[in-house]
Amino acid sequence: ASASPDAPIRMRSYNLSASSPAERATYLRRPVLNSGEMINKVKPIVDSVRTRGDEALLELTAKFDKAQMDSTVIFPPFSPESMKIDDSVRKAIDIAYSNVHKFHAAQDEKNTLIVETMPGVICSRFSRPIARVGLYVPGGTAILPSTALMLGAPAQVAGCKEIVIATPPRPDGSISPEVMYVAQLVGASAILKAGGAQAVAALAYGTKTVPKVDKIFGPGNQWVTAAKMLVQNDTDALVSIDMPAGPSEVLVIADSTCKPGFVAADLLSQAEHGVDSQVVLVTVNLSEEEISAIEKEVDTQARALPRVDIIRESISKSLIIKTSSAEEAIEFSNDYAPEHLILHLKDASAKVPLVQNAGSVFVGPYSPESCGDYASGTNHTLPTNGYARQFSGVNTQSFQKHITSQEVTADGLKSLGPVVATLADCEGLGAHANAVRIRLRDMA
Ligand code: HSO
Ligand code: ZN
Repeated sequence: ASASPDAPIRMRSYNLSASSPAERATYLRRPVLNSGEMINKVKPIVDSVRTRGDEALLELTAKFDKAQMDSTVIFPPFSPESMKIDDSVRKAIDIAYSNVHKFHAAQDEKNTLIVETMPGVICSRFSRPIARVGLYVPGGTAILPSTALMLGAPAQVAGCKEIVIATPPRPDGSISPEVMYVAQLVGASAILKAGGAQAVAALAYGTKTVPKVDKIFGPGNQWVTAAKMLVQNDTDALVSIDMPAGPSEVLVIADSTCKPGFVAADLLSQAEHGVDSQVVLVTVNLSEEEISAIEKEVDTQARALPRVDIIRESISKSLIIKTSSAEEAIEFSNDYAPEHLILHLKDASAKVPLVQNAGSVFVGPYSPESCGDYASGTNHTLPTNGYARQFSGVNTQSFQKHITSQEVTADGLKSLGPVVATLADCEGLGAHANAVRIRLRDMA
């Protein structure tokens, strides 16, 4: 990668059918995350917050965020001053909130599921909110009120009683007013003005002032991710996490119906997140001229962007994979399992049934990832690093758990009891068998 401003901002390209299986495997690979090493680095931080609580939290916040504070937690009502934002931004947040709330409210399974598996054997399942949740909103190179929204709205829909938003403070100890405004919208019960591994530790164990939570959500840097993994494994913390997180990614599939400018803009919108953002373009039967039209757009658009230096680095690590059919392209994408999949294809919606692995899909020329990142209604907290194979993005159920229940009638037990007793005998568990037989005898 060259940092020279004159060097073209371009991706490396490969022909899929001319690639060996080993080469194909390298296209699917993400940069290695050295999670073992990170765990060792965050452990002392997590331990100090666990053992020394607020004192350690204040010290670490002074050290890492350069903020000298007497207290890291604020509770509602939040002062109007702290939430003062532009009218146009407020209106935009309100519409985004309404859409995200609407889509996540529709995911709420209000109805108890009831199935009579045999006459008199009634099984049911119902959901309950996770009582206390911690939402991590990263600081860093961009402020992300949208992340507060994407985590807060479903928590609110699910009915979580305590919603603690953690985010690193600015050096003056304040939080961006946009994040404060969203916190108020989603009904946050506390704001933890801390970031990094120390914030995760405070949420996991609680301190004198920070409320302990039951589940921690949200993206973050390697420190945050490692701390989430660490506390999840500590049975003393008794806390779970949303999903393993890695650098953000997009895979764009484009055929000759695409507009090169749209494709380039979509690639760049992901590339600007960070130097480790993963950007893949999979072309379907594009000529060399068509591909260079996209490359030219990438270069020109990138140069006009405020975060061109970040983009230069992420684009230099990005790939163009040439394929000769939409099916071949989607098969590659399914193997890659991208966080975001954008389909710039003829009849794009007809291709969606072929998608097996992806965090969220953006269908057709007028569905940029930005819509899902901010305001269409879908969530932007999605599985990265290939975890879209087995993880879903954050959704309403992420903030709930399901309880099952059964009620067996006397008649039900007459038919089910002998089945249970036989299986209990088979496992040599006499007390189990007896719990059934004592009732059957009583009825006889
Ligand atoms: N694309 C990011 C989410 C985001 N984009 C926040 C803008 N703000 C990860 O899915
Ligand atoms: Zn984004």
